[in-house]
Amino acid sequence: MPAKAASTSSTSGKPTQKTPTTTEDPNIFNGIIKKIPLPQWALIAIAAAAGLLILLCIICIMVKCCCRKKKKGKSKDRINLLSVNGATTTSQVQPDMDDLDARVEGAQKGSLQYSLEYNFLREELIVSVKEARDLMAMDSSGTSDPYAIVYLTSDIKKKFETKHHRKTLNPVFNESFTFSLPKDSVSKTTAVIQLYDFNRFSKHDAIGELRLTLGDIDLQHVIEEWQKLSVCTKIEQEHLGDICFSLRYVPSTSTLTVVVLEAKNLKKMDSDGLSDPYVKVQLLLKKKNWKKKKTTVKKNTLSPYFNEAFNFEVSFEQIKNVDLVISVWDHDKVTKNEAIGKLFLGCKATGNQLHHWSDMLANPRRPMAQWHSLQPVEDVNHALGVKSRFKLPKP
Ligand SMILES: [Ca+2]
Ligand SMILES: [Ca+2]
Repeated sequence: MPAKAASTSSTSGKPTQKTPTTTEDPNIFNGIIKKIPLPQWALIAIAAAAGLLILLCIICIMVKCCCRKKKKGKSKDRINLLSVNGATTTSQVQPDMDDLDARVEGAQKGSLQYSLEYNFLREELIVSVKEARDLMAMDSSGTSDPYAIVYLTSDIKKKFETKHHRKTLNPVFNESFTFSLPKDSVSKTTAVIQLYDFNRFSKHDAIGELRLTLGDIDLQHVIEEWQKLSVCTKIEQEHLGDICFSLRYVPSTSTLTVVVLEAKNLKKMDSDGLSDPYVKVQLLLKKKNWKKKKTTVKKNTLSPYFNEAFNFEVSFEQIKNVDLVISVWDHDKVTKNEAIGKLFLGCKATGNQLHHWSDMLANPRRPMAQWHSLQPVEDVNHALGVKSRFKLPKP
């Protein structure tokens, strides 16, 4: 009751104070409505509210647009990935797309199961071609007639071939091939397995290949695995020829003797299918041409016999920094002489060449003879680090 009395008393007691405000408000609003233009504060308030609304709308629209664009971009990437070859897109794809990319690329050529076994006692490498899966269809019938060719880059003339399999994309070969391969050649040899599609009336098509760099493989154990085929692109280096020479170093007289003995299977340089070979023997000291000598020219032969000796004065200190460069050239009367092949020996040489050089140093006073395969001139220049700064003088 006292609360009710208080409320009634407040309504009855305060009207005299409240009436002016309640009667003033409608007056003001009426004034606002009646008066045009509106008072400044109201105008500002309305403008601010309207501005805020517009800003909110713009932000909402922008956010929606951005989300749509991102989604569109992502879906575009996916389409590209599936439709384009992997190799060219690898750099463009997101990391999480790599697997998908690899799968697309692998699906194009197929996979091959092989095994590698190296017999250290007999110095033999056994390459087995096991089976292939999901090979690329090369014939209009949607199949292929696959067979494999196997060879080592150390001797590209010795190639083995499996049986041909008719109309299949999943051939089972189970064939093994044995290559003789000296231990010191293993690290620089690559085993190549190429798959081809046989065609009775047209050129055989390359399906894909595996290149197995033996230097990167631990041959202490038998390797057996599946690998995805890649495109057959590399062209094997042609055979340039072999050369035999002997080396002798006598520290007491500071004499290095190089006897150029003979060469065989030299590349044909002339139109008559022969060459006119001669040999240049050159010493480089700290990458600079130091001393050079050359043999006589042997006309019209691919297997010249020279037996010509050259003595160089090289101190024991110098022999550690010297590169011996042997190059075989074809002499031409009309056009300029051309290099057939080249090789170098010295402390920074590799494989067979390093072996021969260290044999010479380990056996002072004794002539050590050995056969070497000639290598492309550019490769040897590159290894010597002399490519553009220093060129072999033309004879
Ligand atoms: Ca075929
Ligand atoms: Ca010639």
